[in-house]
Amino acid sequence: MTKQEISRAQRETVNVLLEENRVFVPSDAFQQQAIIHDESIYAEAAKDREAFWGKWAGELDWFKKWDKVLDWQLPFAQWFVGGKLNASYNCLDRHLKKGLGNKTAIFWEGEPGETKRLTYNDIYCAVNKLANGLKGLGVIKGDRVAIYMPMIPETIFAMLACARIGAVHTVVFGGFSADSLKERIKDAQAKFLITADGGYRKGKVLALKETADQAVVECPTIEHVLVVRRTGQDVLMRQGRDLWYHELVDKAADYCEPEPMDAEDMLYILYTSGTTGKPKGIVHTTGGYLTGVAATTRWVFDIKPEDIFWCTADVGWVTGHSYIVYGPMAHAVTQVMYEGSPDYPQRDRFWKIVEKYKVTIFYTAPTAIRTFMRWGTQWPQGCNLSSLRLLGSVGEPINPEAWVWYHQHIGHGQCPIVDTWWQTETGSILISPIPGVTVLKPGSATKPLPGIEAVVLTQEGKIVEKGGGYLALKSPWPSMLRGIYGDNERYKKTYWSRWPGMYFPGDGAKIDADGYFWLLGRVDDIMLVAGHNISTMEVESALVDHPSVAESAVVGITDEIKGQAIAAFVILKEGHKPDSQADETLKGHVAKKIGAIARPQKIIFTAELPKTRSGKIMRRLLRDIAEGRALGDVTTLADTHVIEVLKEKYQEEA
Ligand code: 7RM
Repeated sequence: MTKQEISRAQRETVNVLLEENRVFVPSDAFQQQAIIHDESIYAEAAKDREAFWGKWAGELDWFKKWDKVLDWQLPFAQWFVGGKLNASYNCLDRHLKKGLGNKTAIFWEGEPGETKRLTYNDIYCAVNKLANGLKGLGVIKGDRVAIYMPMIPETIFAMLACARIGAVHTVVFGGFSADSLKERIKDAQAKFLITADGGYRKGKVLALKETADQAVVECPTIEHVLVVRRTGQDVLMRQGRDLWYHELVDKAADYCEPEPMDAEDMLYILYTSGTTGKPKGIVHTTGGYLTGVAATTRWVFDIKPEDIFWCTADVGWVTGHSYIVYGPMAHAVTQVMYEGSPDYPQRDRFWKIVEKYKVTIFYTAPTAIRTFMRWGTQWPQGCNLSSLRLLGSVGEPINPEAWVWYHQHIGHGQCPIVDTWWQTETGSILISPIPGVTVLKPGSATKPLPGIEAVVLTQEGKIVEKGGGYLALKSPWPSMLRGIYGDNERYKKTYWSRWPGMYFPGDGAKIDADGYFWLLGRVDDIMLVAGHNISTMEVESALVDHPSVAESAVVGITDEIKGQAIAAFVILKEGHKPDSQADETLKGHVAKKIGAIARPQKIIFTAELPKTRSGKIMRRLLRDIAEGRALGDVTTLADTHVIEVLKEKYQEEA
């Protein structure tokens, strides 16, 4: 469905449409100002995909132009073969050359409340000095450097300094345990670690250096640990191995020549935990990755020079890599970076920040949106959010209920919402609206972006025109992963073995009559109840559609008769009682919304859900609880206490 197919009359009743038919048409005002305001971009890409990507790659600064856009030896792609460029040069030097050195790059705010404004000049200086410092310590092109840091500007300096000298960064989220850090350092054989004394989160001080020390004792490859002073807490500095960041950069020279990198030289490794086995080191290279993130930053976020962009993800996740560091910085964007949690000191911290910096584009995760819904509208209502013009969502399917709440209470009924589907592996957004073009449907990530060939397949690999199945990608794209670090077999097996020539991301999806994609979550999470496929996400969405429900997580549990039965963990909104009446009401509500087949057998009321540190529900753990099994690996869990409470609760009710 395109905007043109929606009549003028309909366009004037957007709010009615939103409720009844669940579509949202971009306003004329938004469309007129949008960078991409015309759907011809899709046809242009489809006509000659390689030429199209070549054109977008041309928006970057290359030291040497590529000889060939794509060399595709399934499943190994090389993009912009023979081209040379540097990511740090593209995010910094080229802006200074255009006179943008004094433009604000980052408004940084620490959790305790201190602030910093950094210009592109400031970041350029910091990155050059650090790059020289690292070189002086013996870091050379191709070396892996682990980064284990809080959300402070030095984390970005560290990434860009690595990129400048051709070292490969591997950022490990600052909330990970010593074991997780150790495992990743070992797999990457990192020679250096950059960390901080500590960081702030929920009013507490994290002991980052202490945790890093525990990890590093068992990592013989690490030669030096560089420590940023953030909190000023006492830390042990091991003589010969550990160095203070500020001492190193103070002594370093001001300019470091950017290393001319081959388009296919590694830019970074980022580990994803997945549900089984050891974490996979996802490899991204330079030219294709930068092309993908830079292009999608413009298409999807419509970012212009005067925008204030805020992506709330941690830099330690791919969302932070692509849409805090490389995408926005390649376009000299002004952005907000916030160190801490959304409820410190109060539940309106995010909205206070939006108001203070006049944020225009805001990008967050459904899990956060549902939390804000639970906290109540008084928090955003107390702040002036009128600067916002575009909202984004990433990380999970966003249920229509949360979409509509986000639209009304954060976007004051005016802002388009871009629901962006992608993965660590895809590098950049692949399925998403283009806000000046696409008619939105709450709950749908809408359509594959230009140059992306996504399809929904049956188990046998047949294309589904309308209905449910498996999401797959038919052709390579520039920012795709180039492999799993050190494990080509696992790369082939995980992503390319299900159907010949097709990339399998592991997600289920439905496609509707308009060709819109509705993501259904990981296929491992799809239940088989009495011979019917039911996605956990559909049942969750039906539950949160009920006015008493704030959040839910659904799992399939073994059932002798039906194969699987449905167990639903439910968080009620404040002021609702978890009693047997609520239990019956909710079961009935799901049966009414989806059908009797989807009626949960069991509802477990809870105050929290186990989530990964990036906010995804860990259904594997819930299945373990619901089936009374010993718990699996919980190292990626954000708060281990949640599990204990849930286990007790379930045993009580069982
Ligand atoms: C960016 C990121 C990837 C997985 C992916 C999906 C899920 C992400 C959406 C989504 C539905 C979305 N990278 N996912 N975005 N599902 N709609 N808009 O999250 O590697 O950490 O996770 O996240 O299952 O495969 S990730």
